[in-house]
Amino acid sequence: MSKDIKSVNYGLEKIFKGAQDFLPLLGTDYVEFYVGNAKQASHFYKTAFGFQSYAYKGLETGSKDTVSYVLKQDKIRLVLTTPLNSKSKINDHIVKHGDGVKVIALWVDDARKSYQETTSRGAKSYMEPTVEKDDHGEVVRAGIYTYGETVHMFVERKNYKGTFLPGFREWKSDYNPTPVGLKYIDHMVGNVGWGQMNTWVKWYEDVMGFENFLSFDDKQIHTEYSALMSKVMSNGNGRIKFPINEPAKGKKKSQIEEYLDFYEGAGVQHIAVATDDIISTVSQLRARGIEFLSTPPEAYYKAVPGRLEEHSHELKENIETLKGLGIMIDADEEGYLLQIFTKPVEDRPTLFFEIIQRMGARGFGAGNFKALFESIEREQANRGTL
Ligand code: TYF
Ligand code: FE
Repeated sequence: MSKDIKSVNYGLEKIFKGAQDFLPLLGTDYVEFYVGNAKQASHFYKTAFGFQSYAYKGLETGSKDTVSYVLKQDKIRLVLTTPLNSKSKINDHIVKHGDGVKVIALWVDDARKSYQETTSRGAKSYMEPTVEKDDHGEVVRAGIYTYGETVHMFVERKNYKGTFLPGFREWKSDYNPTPVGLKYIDHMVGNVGWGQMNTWVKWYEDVMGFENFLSFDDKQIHTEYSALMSKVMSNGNGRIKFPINEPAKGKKKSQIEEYLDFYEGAGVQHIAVATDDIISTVSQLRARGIEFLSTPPEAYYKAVPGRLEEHSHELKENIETLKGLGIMIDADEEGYLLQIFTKPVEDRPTLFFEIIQRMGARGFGAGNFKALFESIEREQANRGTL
């Protein structure tokens, strides 16, 4: 596998050569989940993942139909939203998909222009540019649909000094479990239906001005039983990376197909969060009850030095420690990376998290795909959905 990766051309030099970036993105602004019980979900993300109380809106702040809790850890902001009555359309989203990601919000300098540039290139509108104000200034937001019922919001906050967004108040809590070292969102992956990957690759190219940064076909990504295809899309400055997966035919059911069945459509499959000390982060997450996919077999760790080749001597972490925590290791031309995947964080086998530490590598752990997918298949077999 690492051989395949060596031949990969990241294609970055190709990105925006000569062309103007019509959609400059400053970073991920927030990720909003629609959930059945935001109060309890926020407790989980605080207790288990070390997020901090940040902002709130609900009945007490005059929000009669929805309640939202905003959690923060370093640069990451999660919003958990629940409807307060049966009239809200959020209910339909939850009925169909279960708890899941509704909004991937992108931080921009000009939300009106972002909306104009993308809708004029074919994006379906979710929300026209809208100004929200309070004593601390104003925020402009606009939204477009991406795959499934998922949405990209453009958030312009250069004229805002308040906590999160107008309508929210600061959320101070007496319960503040310590952070676990999560720093920023490295990438967010979408699962789309059979034959839809290239449609969405083209959509990100045409509508958002992204480039295809890396590709994995079903010959690279398969196990004895199942397969998938994946293309990583990146924006011009590389801050935003969205891999898109589609199922491929195998002897048994692809994990992507299982997701699509349970989510009842396309949606966000995993959120990869970066840490600069994965051993500490994963030790704390395990101690707080986060469940990870089963650890790769002994043979996987035996093969690591050979697989890393010239990066083997760069490895700062002890292989036995990594093995004890089930952390996987991969390398590409530029360095190595450490990664591990949680089990799904809902009862439906849909969304999960990845914890990643990049030590120079810009890849996605292709050398780990086989061990990872076999681990996912063990879970599928337990659920009777393989
Ligand atoms: O984001 C990625 O590409 C890696 C690997 O179903 C991956 O994290 C790819 C597909 C998948 C799970 C992980
Ligand atoms: Fe990933």
